[in-house]
Amino acid sequence: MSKYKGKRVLVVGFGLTGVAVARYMAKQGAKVIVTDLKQKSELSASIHACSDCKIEYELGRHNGKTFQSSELIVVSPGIPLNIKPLEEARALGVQLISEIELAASAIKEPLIVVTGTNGKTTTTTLIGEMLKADGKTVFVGGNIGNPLLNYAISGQKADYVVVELSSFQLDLTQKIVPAVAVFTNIEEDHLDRYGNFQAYLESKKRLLRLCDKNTYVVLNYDNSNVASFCSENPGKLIWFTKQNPMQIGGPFAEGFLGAYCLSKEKQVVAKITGKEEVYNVKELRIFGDHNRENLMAAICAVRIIGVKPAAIQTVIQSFPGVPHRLEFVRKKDGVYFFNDSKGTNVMSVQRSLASFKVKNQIILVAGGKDKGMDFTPLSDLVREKCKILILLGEAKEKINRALGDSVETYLVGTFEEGVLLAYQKSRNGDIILLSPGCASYDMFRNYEERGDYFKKLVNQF
Ligand code: UMA
Repeated sequence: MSKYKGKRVLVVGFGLTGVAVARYMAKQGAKVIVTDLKQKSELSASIHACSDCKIEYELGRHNGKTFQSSELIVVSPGIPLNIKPLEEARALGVQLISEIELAASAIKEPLIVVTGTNGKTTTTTLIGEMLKADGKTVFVGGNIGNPLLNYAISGQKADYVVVELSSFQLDLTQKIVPAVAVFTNIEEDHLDRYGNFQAYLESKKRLLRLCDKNTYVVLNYDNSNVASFCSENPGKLIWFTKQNPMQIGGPFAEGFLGAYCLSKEKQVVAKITGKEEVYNVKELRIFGDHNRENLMAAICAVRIIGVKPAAIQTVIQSFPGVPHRLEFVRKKDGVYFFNDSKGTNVMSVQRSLASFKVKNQIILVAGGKDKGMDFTPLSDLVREKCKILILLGEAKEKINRALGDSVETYLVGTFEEGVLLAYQKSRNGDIILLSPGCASYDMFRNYEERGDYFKKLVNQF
């Protein structure tokens, strides 16, 4: 019998996560209550997805009494943990858990977990594709847009479960043990939730603390925040770097385990099984130095669990990238359009701009919901690569103060206006890049909706 049968379980938030949790708990025989600040009319898709389940709803508000009288509260990742009803329930000893922990307790298959600020989705997808190319069955989920719990609900039996985890998802997770844990990089993000960078870093570090001595821990040597984790690493360490490990010395003096690539060379070298293996990346379709990092992270994660080099090489040559990350949309009148809607923080915009080997040819469309970020680190790159900056959304004034003096800048009222202006201002050979550096929630449901809308507008020109 399920341990949740008859239990009063409160599901907070009724987006993708809330739907999966409510369905799972209803199937387990729990007394499920769902609460969301949105009104019923705004949640019709979620309500419809649960129409075959017995669920009580408290919508348009959070009622403190309901929180306090619950036996278990499952909190969606986007809910700040300091909202009053959660804090009060916690103080009374009500157990709070994440959907990830709930799912992991029902999953027996080896978990490959990917976290970091940027590159998570590309790395997670690459790992999934490499495993599949090697003939393995795989479930790929988590922050990538597919709740992990959907795997448990599906009853599917995969060889591996690959999961992208955000800091939000790690915050309430205490008990999962990854077979492989990958840290892509840690940079400034989500300061609106964490208040300061250290608190955000600590949240990411939770994944390291969940690992045990058997976990393969894959770290980015070139990102000082991630590299610093090595001193607290409980597992077996694997590195990736864009430097020559023989010249780094230090931690590699007695041998290097991992992958490296040198920027001018068209190959990745992996030394994971004792001998060196060379992967040809001449035909890699995802561009930019950051994608070489993502690729190396994925190679480390799969090679250590025995995926064959031939399968890895096949994916290197065929992987088209993931939507909304430096996604090429079209070329029109000699102008190239790129959708980088997932560029939701300053470092990801920096990486995207740096990926284009041009001078003053980019029309950058940026702005959205600010996450407490400092945009000034972008100024040199904007001055070098951009010809025009088009700013929109809640953060437009703030970005203008930080970057408006670097290059010709326009502040616009709507998203449509911004995209149209970018097109009107463009000339043969220019690049129009949507890379907002902000969340999408001031204008869209999520970054996917923003990117899809951008593509729709662009395809109408
Ligand atoms: N809500 C409340 N009370 C509050 C705040 C919000 O009821 O105080 C409600 C909202 O009205 C809304 C619901 O909570 O209806 C949304 O919950 P959610 O924000 O947790 O969204 P989900 O749809 O469950 O999506 C979440 C992740 N979203 C966030 O972390 C913000 C998705 O990551 C993830 O794909 C999905 O779970 C499945 O795992 C998106 C994301 O933006 C891509 N992630 C951030 C990032 O990548 O930077 C962390």
